[in-house]
Amino acid sequence: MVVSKTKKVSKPRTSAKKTTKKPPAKNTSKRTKVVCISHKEDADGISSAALIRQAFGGDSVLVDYPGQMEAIQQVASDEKLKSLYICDLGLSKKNQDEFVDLMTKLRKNKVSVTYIDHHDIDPKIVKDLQKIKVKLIHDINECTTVQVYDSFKSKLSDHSTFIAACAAITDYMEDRPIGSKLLQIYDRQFALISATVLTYNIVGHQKDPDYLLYLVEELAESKFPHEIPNTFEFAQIQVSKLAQMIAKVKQGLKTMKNIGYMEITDAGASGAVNFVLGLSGKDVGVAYKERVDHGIYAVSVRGSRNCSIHLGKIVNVLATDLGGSGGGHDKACGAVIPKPKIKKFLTEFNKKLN
Ligand SMILES: [Mn+2]
Repeated sequence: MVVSKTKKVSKPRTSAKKTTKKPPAKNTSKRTKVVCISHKEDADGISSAALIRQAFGGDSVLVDYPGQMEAIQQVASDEKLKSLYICDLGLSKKNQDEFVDLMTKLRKNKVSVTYIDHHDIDPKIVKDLQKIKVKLIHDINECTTVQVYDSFKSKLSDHSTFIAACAAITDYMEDRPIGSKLLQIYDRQFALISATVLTYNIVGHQKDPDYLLYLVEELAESKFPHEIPNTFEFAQIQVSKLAQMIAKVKQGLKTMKNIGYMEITDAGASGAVNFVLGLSGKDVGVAYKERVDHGIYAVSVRGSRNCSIHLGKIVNVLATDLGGSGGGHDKACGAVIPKPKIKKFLTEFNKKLN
């Protein structure tokens, strides 16, 4: 009984969940908040947040990789937090231990934590998270939204299949077992145009957090992208910007033996990187953009179909060695690199691809 008054007890957990005589619980009784932290940069992250919201209600917090840990820390420090969902946010060598520490604190406070993702993860971290009873839903073969759908479909509307199919398309995962079944429910072209318009609205509103939250709400209310005002018009503007990007990449593109690369100054790196890959003729493309306020470069990396190396794993290690962080999928990943190290990153990355 002395137990739960002291803060750091090594293992207060017993086989029974509740002890019969409960000391006056300081925090647990007041915990009511449900929060979902999800990735804000693509349709998979936004759609995951929407389906979690539809299934469980609560607040959505949308983050990018540079802001990921800060946001998790902030939400975790909320004494009202009862239940936390973390979606489509991969971990890296740089932050994975801190992530486990934060989750451990939350679990000690009886906060329920569900982590749903499909990025490469260190097996040791999987064990650590299972040990502290974080509900881990992790499959590198289906996008996050499809996994959210599949795990919680009893709490979701029929429309959630469409949201999940769109997310699968945007993450190049509509050919996977569950993703492909969901896409088959719908007309392929209808799903493609919806997913694409949704994506362009997300990419074009990265500096407008209120709009991104509005998108989450609308999708959670089972709206189609075309039912959200001005989405197609906005997508048209984005498309014309991308067409200009093709010309710029053709001019500014540089190559090393194994990579095409380019610094982007006036748009997002992730919007340019596919053109860098395609127009360079190399099997790996790198686009990077300075985050002036952070003194870092946000780096996007893509591999062609021929690329047989797991780029996310290489980038995870290399970025960490250079004092940054990174990781992701085999053919699509990203990194945060300290500004003075970007040249080194490119040359070392090029070497590692030999
Ligand atoms: Mn994803």
